[in-house]
Amino acid sequence: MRAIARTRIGAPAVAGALALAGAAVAAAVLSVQAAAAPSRQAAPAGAEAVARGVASAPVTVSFGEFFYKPAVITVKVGQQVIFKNVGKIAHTVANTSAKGEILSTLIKLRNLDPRQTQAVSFAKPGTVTYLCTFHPTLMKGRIVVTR
Ligand SMILES: [Cu+2]
Repeated sequence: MRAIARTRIGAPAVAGALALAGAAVAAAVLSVQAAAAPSRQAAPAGAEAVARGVASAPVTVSFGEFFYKPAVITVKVGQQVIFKNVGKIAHTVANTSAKGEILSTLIKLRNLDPRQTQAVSFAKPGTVTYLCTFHPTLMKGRIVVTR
């Protein structure tokens, strides 16, 4: 199953990329160092390096009871996504497989109290699905990562 998904990472149709969320994208992240080698711009921290080199501004996804807004966004590889808790109670963000199983590989599971933020960026194109582990049926979102 993983092998099938990996082969689809490079597929041009982003719409069909739902299936490659999760394990395949996680595998892509593991190989980011190797993939970035030719550019010589590699810096210690991936997100910071990208912030320096890429013009795209961060995208903020606000969340609260019981929503992510916007629930679907499109960003470029390396562009930062900032999750911000604008609600009154703690929530989380964790990426899932296409079937909704919690992976927490690309978006690490972390308790986010009101006003706290979590910044993430993605090394490879694909679709990343995520949810709040406290309210998995109520709070779901999706990030489409393009080149
Ligand atoms: Cu929640």
